Amino acid sequence: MTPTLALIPFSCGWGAKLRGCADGPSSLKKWKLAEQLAEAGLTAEWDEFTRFDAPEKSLSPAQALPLVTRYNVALEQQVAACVAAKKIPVTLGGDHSMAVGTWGGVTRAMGAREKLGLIWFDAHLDAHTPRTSPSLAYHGMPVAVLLGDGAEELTSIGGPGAKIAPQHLCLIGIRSFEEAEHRFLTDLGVRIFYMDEIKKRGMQAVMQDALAIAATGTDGFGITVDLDGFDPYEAPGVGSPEGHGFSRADGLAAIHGLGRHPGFAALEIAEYNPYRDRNHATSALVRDIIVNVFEG
Ligand SMILES: [Mn+2]
Repeated sequence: MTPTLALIPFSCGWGAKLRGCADGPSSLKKWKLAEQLAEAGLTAEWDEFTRFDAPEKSLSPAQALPLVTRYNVALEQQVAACVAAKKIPVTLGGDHSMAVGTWGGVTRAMGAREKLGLIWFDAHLDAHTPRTSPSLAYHGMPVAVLLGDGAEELTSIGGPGAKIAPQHLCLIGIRSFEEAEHRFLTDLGVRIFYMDEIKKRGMQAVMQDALAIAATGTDGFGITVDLDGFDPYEAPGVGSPEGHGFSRADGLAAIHGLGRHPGFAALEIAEYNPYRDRNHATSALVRDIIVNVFEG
């Protein structure tokens, strides 16, 4: 039986300096993502689009926090409702602050706080706190928030405290970060698979280790894909491109079939910026990620 996928939009870019990814989900809908997934044999339905108006076109980080919070509270509720309805959430962003809502909602609905594994594909560590972030951009902080450290407005979404335990979290594709966020994660013992290790050992070997971390001794696991983990040559439509990423082929092979794993809980795809895409290369990648995760 094929599961029903709920495509849940996160139309928010307030966690990033470049806000174009706020229009990522609506652009994917217009591009007929759901119809294309149906052609690939998957059942996918769009969930409700939530939009909150900003008071001004440009906001300081302090002004952005209430909006980032509202969007994530709404996302958390939509995700939890889908899990309760036995649909598989596929959250589509939107800036990567959305991880707060996605995994807050999944862990709450599953009753799996600190018992959910998470595999995080990204060029960056996203593990700043307001104490260490040079930019104060909230899309640079969701890993720390999920580990229980950050603005209280965000750490409380989905219930108080940490949602993910450090020993069941790993990050893959990392090649750009600041020292303070790196120390934050290594002090907690979070496993980081840098691009160097992927090049040396191959993506397949790395994925075996990642699954042992996320899917063993947990109530389930999820995947979050920041599209900037891929090389920008193949995924140009992102907010913060970073050279020397993993290839499209490697990334798709890594996640292939994981949706059929009995512990699979949810998929998140973040940072799609339609204004930077070229010939739909990146929207096609979003589709192919979903197809690869869920096809039999
Ligand atoms: Mn990210």
